Amino acid sequence: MSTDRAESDPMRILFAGPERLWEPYNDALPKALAAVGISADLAMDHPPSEVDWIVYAPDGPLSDFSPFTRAKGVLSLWAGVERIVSNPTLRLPLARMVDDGLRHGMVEWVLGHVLRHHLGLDAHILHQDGVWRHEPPKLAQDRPVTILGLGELGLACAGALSAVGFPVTGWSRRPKEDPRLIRTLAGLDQLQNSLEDAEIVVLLMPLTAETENLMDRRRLSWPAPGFVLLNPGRGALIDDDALLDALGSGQVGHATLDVFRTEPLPPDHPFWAHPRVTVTPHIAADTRVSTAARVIAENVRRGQAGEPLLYLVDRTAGY
Ligand code: NDP
Ligand code: OXD
Repeated sequence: MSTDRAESDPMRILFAGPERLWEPYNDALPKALAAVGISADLAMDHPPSEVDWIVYAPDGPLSDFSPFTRAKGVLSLWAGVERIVSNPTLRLPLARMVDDGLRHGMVEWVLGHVLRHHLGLDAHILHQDGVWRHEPPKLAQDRPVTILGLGELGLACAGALSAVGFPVTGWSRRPKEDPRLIRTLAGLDQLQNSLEDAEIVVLLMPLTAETENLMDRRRLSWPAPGFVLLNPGRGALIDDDALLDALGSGQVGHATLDVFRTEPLPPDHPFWAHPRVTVTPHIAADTRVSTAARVIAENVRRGQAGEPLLYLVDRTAGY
């Protein structure tokens, strides 16, 4: 049962993120809310029936949304919502995180790992063996890159890569045009076309029923032989056994993986020891408190003012 509260009472906002993030958000979020004219009482343990808004993270404590009878919405600190989107107890609007911190983080990670392989940095940094091999790398303009997923992060990465000179092809669910890409294709029947000739492939799709195992044995055979696969999207976009086989045959020259079916990646997983797999521990783009707090505050302001929320998740599409 919800309690009656005066208009002037502070908003009750539940912080349902991990304990380690409580202090930074307890510092930043009330300030960001005050900056948009909202006085808030932020806590990790409000009585559910008194909560106005829920700030959520999948590594936090909350999985049953049914007692939150008064809440107006769930505001995710994560961009990917696969762990909440099908929760049957969730009947509230769900907004995901889109912000500059995530965008800049992802652009830097993708650009760094693309350039590592493009320039062949490992050969110089890891194998300094006294042999003078004069093998200059190609120019970026001669190295086709394909990005699967042209959303907030995929498009930002496409912009950065094309600014360096890479010819970038992009693929998405629905058709779109963007001057930063040399071509954009859409839908499953265009996937082969998107991947053919790619020397570097970047996965920036959400995990949904349609994208799970998208990169299976057959599709891993479509890019150029020896291609580099970067996955900062979600682990289950790739069939792991097919990837290990494709690494074995040389079809995949290197895989740099930030996300995995099981996280943390178990110590005995073959990816750790594979000489042509680089594991990064889900750090491609971390949600930064300062930028994320502003997005959360703006969405609370909008909700309270009866304006549409930003970055609403389409529960049917799953992202
Ligand atoms: P968006 O929702 O903005 O973009 C998703 C893109 O994927 C869209 O272009 C969408 O197509 C496309 N897509 C979705 N389903 C399909 C499909 N079935 N076939 C083809 N294309 C599809 O997400 P973001 O760019 O913000 O984030 C992408 C993902 O990155 C997140 O879902 C998350 O999993 C991951 N991520 C990883 C982080 C990390 O640290 N490793 C940090 C943050 C996010 P359309 O444009 O037509 O809708
Ligand atoms: C996210 C992530 O989805 O960190 O925000 O992966």
